[in-house]
Amino acid sequence: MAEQFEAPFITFEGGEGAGKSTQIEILATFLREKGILVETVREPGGTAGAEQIRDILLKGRTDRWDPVTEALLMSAARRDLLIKRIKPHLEEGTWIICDRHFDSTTAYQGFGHQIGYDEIRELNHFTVGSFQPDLTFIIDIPPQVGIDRTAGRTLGEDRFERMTMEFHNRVLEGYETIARHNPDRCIVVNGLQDVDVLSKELQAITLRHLKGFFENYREA
Ligand code: T5A
Repeated sequence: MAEQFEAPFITFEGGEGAGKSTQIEILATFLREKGILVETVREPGGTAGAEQIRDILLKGRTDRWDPVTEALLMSAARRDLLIKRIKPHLEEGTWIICDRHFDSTTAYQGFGHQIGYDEIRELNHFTVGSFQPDLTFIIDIPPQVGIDRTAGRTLGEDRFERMTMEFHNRVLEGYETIARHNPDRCIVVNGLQDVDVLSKELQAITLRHLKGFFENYREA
């Protein structure tokens, strides 16, 4: 049984440059215009400690970390964000939209680095217990299209973008598996659509899928 809060936890997933940050901002604005309190966070990151972990994960040589170490660092950052920001906000009734969560560890470390689905599922359970998203959007996009979209960034946080195309194709396969195993919470959408068309689709799905949360919010 998943841990339940009065406010929902929404996650966005997908390969590099799928359009998650763009869509998160639009969805957060849409919800705020309805009077809902919304916080947006990203992984890895979102707390002082998790941002430090982000820095060492996203910069440097592609082989800087062995896959298991990388999975543990992602999980350490996740745990810090969950305990210090996500759960306290949900307990207060603030909705959270998170740019990546444990499905990213399954897709990137489990499939991309081939640690394995079951192994990462155990790690994710150790990290967050029975906590899980109420709604997960998986933005589907061919890996090369997404990588091309992120070209020219200057932050130096491109360690994953520089991994091989085989790696990124396995990540995509990982997301297909995650969607198949979690049909109750995962919805796959086409990331090649125009930004505005996609944002309207995400709003409609959110209204439908989280209907109960909207009703609770109006009554509170
Ligand atoms: N990671 C993370 C793991 O390996 N394991 C884990 O457990 C976790 C949590 C994070 C990296 O860490 C890895 C995965 C990642 O490689 P990041 O820099 O935060 O690094 O990378 P991303 O999460 O991939 O974020 P990006 O900013 O690169 O991609 P987004 O947020 O999906 O895309 P966005 O919205 O910034 O858009 C990219 C560009 O495309 C345009 C935007 O304007 C922007 O220029 N765009 C569109 N163009 C055309 N059509 C559309 N529909 C568009 N939508 C956006």
